[in-house]
Formats: sequence, C-alpha cells, structure tokens
Amino acid sequence: MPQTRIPCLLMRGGTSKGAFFLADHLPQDPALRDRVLLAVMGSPDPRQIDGLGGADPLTSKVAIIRPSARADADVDYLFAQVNVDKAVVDYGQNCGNILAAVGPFALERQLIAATNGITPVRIFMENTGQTATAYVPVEDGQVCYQGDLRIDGVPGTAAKISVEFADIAGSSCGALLPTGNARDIFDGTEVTCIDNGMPVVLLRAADLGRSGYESREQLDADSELKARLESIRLQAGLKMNLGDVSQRTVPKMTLIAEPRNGGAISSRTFIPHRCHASIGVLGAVSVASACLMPGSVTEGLANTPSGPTPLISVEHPTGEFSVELKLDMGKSGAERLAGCGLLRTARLIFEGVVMVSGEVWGGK
Ligand code: NQM
Repeated sequence: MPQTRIPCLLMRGGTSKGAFFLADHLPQDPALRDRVLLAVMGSPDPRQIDGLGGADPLTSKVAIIRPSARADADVDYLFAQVNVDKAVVDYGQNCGNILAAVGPFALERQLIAATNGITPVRIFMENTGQTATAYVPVEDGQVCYQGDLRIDGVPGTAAKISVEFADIAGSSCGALLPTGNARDIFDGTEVTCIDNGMPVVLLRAADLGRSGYESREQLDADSELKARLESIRLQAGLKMNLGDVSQRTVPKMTLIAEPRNGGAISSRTFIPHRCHASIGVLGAVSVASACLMPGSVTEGLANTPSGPTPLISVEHPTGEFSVELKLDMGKSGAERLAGCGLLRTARLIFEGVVMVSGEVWGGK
C-alpha cells in the first residue's frame, strides 16, 4: 500500500513548532483527519520516532488553515494539539504561539495578497470563536523572517510579528472568572481560575511547599507536586465549565511567586502534565490578567503597573513574556479588559510533503 503525500509546511511560531496544512489537503472526516495527524506526528509514542513530532507537547502541534468566509477575517485557523503519548488530538484549546506563524503561512500559500512593509492578516481562531490580527513584515512580496527581535525561549533573533487580540475573555469557559470567584479553594489550596484567551488555574507555589523558581526539569521530576496539581485541575475543570478534563489539555496549571527579575510576576506553567519551557502566549495573557484582578491569588505577590495599557512582564523558566493589556470603562463604569497585544517571531523551517502510511486510511 503506497504512502500518501500531503503538502505541509513545518513552521516555528513563537516558542512552539508545528505542521501547517491547508484544510483542503487533509481528510474532511474528523476521525480520519485525527488518525492522519497522529501519524504525521508519530503519536502515540513518547519519542515520536515515526513522525515529525519532537517528543514534547510544544513541538507536537498542528495548524489547519483555510480562506475565511467571514467578513471580519482573512483566514480561519484551527489548532490541534496532538498528544505525544496518547492517541488523542485535542481541539479544545487555542495556541497563541502557533498563531504567530499563521499570517506567514497565509502569505506563503497565497491565501491573501502581500503588501510590502507590513501585511495585516485577520485570523479567525476556530477553537475559541474569536479573532486576532497579526502584522507580518513583507519585503519584495515575500514574508521577511529575518530581523532583530529576540524572544526568550528561542535562540537568536528574527523579524517582529505583532499580534493583537480584541476581547478574548471567556474564550473556552464562557467568562473571564468562570467559577464566578476571584479565588476558590480545592484540596485546601487557594487558586484563581481565569480564562482570558486560555483557561488557567493560578496557585501560589509557596502554598504547595515549592519556591516557584525551580527549573523545568526539577518540576517535571516532581511527581508528588504533579499528583496534587492534577487533583486540583480535575476539580477546577468542572467548576470552570470545561467538564471532565482528564483527557484534555486545559486548564493549564500555573505556579506563581514574587517576580525576581523586574517583572510583574514569576510563573511555572504545567500544560498540563509537563512543565512549559517558557509560557504559552494566551496562558501568559491569562496570568497577566489575573495580576489586575482584585482578590486573586496574585495579591501580595504581583508588582503590577497601572494605567490604561499596562505592560505586564510574566517571568518564566527561560526569561520573560510581556503582554500589553488594554483596559477601558465597561458599561457598568468599571474598568474591564478590552484587548491585548504582544510580540512574537516565526519562521518557515521546511516546505514539502509529509508521508502518511496508507494503513491510516484502512486500506481505502
Ligand atoms: O497559551 C502551550 C505554547 C502553548 C500554548 C500550551 C500557547 C498559548 O506555548 O497561547 O501558545 O499551553 O499548551 O505554544
């Protein structure tokens, strides 16, 4: 049985890497598409030896893109998290890092016309039903990947892609504070459950007997901590309107501590079973938003700037991530989150066809 050739771009978006496809190049049947994506990445297998995945959730990602039929978007972007060691493809979360490469992909595949200078690409994020605009640098009609922006977690420098989100509160949970509270208690531990683009549960590291400054490797080896976090996560997931999250990759679990390097807060994020090498884009937006939330567990720890557009630096294991939050006066006259902006880089790494075993089609 011959292998099937599927056109694919391998791209880095921010601090993640994934396989990018035009929706039309993948099977339309969702179950078959999942089998194809598992085969592309080489899952389930902790080493992903038989596929493109890098044996890490941050490099086992897929973007599925199509021209948009919507008036407010140029392209539709569906994100798929391909589990490394389980035969599960999760569409129940968004990914702001992979999003950073969606604009360049749309230009590479000529889904939109390039404008020299900066080309804005309006992206409908299918996973959460919200939109973002990415501003992609273009030179001589080509995406320009080289530049001088350094982002923590990626070696070297690359061209700046700024990404703006309008209101993304309640992206997956229906409300910014999905439990209705700024603070809840699970297993005797105080937490803040928040969803500003990504469902996240914040916990003070000190409450769990940790400093919050441990390395990714130390935390990944800490099975006692991981078991406690998973117990809290399963309970929080139910209260955050996410249902049974035992097979899902949300909510993310973020340990927080006082900032140590001039930022607003220090973080260590589990996504949800492995510690992130840095922090997810929308995860960082949710953590930054919690820093502005009266009554959240960040109180007493966070050093939060004020003003209508505070730039909040979230420290993480390999540096920091700055999020500019936009505040305005809501209908009630109270300050509310109205959007945010951030900077990323991206790169086209490989262009070709990925080979998928004919067995995936069950002989058809
Ligand atoms: O939060 C990892 C990543 C992410 C997601 C994860 C992300 C986001 O770093 O928007 O980018 O939290 O699973 O790619």
